[in-house]
Amino acid sequence: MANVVVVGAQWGDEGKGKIVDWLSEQADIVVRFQGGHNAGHTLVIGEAVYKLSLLPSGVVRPDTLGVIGNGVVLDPYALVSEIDRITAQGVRVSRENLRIADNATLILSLHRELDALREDGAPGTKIGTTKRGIGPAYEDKVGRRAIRLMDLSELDTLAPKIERLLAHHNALRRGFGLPEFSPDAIYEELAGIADRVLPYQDTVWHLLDEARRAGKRILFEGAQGALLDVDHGTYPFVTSSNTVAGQAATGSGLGPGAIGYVLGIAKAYTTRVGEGPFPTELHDAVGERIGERGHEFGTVTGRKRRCGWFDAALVRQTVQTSGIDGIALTKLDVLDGFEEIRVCTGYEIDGTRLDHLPASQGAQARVTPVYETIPGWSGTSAGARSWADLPAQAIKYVRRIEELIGAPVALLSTSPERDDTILMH
Ligand code: 2SA
Ligand code: MG
Repeated sequence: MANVVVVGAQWGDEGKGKIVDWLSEQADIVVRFQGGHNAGHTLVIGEAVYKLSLLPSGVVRPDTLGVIGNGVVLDPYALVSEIDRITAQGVRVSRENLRIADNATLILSLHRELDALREDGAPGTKIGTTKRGIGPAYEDKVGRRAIRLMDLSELDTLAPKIERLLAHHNALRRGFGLPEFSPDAIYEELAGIADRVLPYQDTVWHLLDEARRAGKRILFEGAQGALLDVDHGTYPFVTSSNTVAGQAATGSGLGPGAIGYVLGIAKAYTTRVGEGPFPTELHDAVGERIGERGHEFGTVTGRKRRCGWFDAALVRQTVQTSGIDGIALTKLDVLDGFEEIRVCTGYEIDGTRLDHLPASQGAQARVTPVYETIPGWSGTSAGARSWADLPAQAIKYVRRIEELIGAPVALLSTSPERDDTILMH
């Protein structure tokens, strides 16, 4: 197995969890390289069900190392409570199975508060975030005032770092008319958790380089989706990290040559949570039906997801921006029984045809999708485990998607069950 990067090819929630779980069985190391505890997925191993949001899925597998790379923003309190939760389920978490990059940025309570303040009140700033403090923490990283994991091992040098951080945050607090943060409270917050997270810190880039040279198999576990990428997504309605496959290198400290295969995960239709453009969104009974059949509620915040037809133009775009070698297509069974299915092949704006979504916010809001209509199928694809089990028309739908996005469907997932997965090529 080559080193594989798994990325979402839409707006997140494509069903990466099941596929990562499936692939992690064959991996020696599973690496998270961006995002934070705004991700969420469920792992089913034997009888046990684990809900993870920050920990790489490797942690719960015997003989697999989970690594949190430098590209992740780490809420140390969220990490510890997740560790406590899976410890209670009988998984031992130690340096044996978890390492965290010493240069990873920390999310503090002030980031969470700021995220919520902007979402809940400040006019013109609502993005529909998960309110986990992700964006504000990345802002501080890029603004060169973040506290990083390694800083917890030098508590006596924290004071000037906290001062620099608060020079920025207390100015914002005054702007909101709120009391300033005290440096002592921030110090206590950090000192109070240091002992629980420091045991995992490591020079991750070095560890991964050695592992790679030793021929270990590395799986990079992306979170969110390529359309939420801060550069290539539907800006400003994006998350604050790069979610495209190239980030696997930057966010872990390995060179791009370490990546052997990029697997994009796409749902057979489209969903999105939070605000922002969504050209193929359905505001009718069809959209409701997709949402009900697909159980489209967010795993992190429980929000109802917006639903629409498969947007081949957008997935073609993410195939290109992430260099996707193959797609895992999920939830095809949700479309079982539809008389007709529509697929977006491009857009129209002011009478002009476009084969991609333009970068401008105004244009993104104004494009209208150009659809191709494909007959549906009456049989069921749910639980199919081979090509032969699929309705002929469902195969045609998959083949048409491949043509339109310019990438093969390498895996087809036909239910949440691990074995209901068809290897296509
Ligand atoms: P934030 O909190 O700053 O990252 O929010 C910014 C936007 O990004 C969206 N967002 C997400 N959308 C879908 N799924 C997300 N997480 C998945 C999950 C995990 C996954 O909940 O299952 O698929 O990897 C996720 N995280 C952030 C958010 O709605 C805002 O639009
Ligand atoms: Mg999800």
